[in-house]
Amino acid sequence: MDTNAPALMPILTVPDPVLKTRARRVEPADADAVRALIPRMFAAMYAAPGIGLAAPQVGVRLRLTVIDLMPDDKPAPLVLVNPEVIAASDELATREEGCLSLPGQYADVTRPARVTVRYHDAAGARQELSAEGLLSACLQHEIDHLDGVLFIDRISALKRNMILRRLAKEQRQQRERDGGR
Ligand code: GNR
Ligand code: NI
Repeated sequence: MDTNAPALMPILTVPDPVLKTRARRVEPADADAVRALIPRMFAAMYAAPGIGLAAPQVGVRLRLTVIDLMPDDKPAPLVLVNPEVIAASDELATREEGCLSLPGQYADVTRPARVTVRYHDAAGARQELSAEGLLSACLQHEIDHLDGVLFIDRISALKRNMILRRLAKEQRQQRERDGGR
């Protein structure tokens, strides 16, 4: 048994201030840190489980995100370094989103139906990806995290406050179950 595997990175939850902070671009000097971080981000994402994870969610303020929609239950990992939306459709689409940083909270979010994203992959190669459906929503959700934006910032204040109150209550109850310290 491998007892030397690094611990799972904890995923930050609201109201952690890192989630509201804009992340900086990955630079060549970050290459070693990013190479070490990517497998740990995938491990945290798959364990959660989630279909995407942005570096700020694990406390790292870099413009880096990993995604895996696991089509047909098979891994399809994507690493996006410095991703940018370079085109977005006028047509909008609404779907229910959740976020590992707002555990147990879901809401319908309206975004451009289709986007084209430019990024660098794990090998440093420049890539472009056009997406619709769940991948489109996930790409936009993850890039939002890099700008300190959460899905609740894209819904009505009424629904946002309902979610924030419910989350705070559930976090308080969780702490009480854990022993309240
Ligand atoms: O696991 C996740 N599911 C999801 C569903 C709809 C739209 C976006 C997402 S991303 C989310 C994981 C997460 O919080 N990524 O930042
Ligand atoms: Ni999220």
